[in-house]
Amino acid sequence: MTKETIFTSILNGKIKCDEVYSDELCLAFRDIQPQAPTHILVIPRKNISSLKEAEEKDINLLGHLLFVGSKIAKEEGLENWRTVINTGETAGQTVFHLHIHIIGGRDMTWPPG
Ligand code: DGP
Repeated sequence: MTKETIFTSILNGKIKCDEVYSDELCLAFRDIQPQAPTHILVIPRKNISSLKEAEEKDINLLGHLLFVGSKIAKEEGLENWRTVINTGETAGQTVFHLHIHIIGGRDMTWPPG
């Protein structure tokens, strides 16, 4: 069974967030620990623990999240940004509700740490 996380509480309004976008499939809000001047999370309303648990029936939803992330990045005035999906603990995932990081507003290096 998929566990509830802090993002479930944000989705159902029990915990406040700095919302930047909302529609029937997803919610986007500013990260509480920003790693750059712009750091936004896009999360599906559907509770999927990580990209690992996404199924073929979620393909349109996954595309929607990426498209919304791009739309938000442009609305934030970003010309360049990084889209990150940490998948699993050792990859840096700390909240087990699938989310896309939109990070921008500063120069970045590659590879990431
Ligand atoms: P990840 O490490 O990829 O699982 O990213 C989780 C992000 O979620 C991390 O950058 C911090 C952010 N975060 C955790 N709790 C909250 C919260 O309550 N509110 C907001 N806005 N962001 C949160």
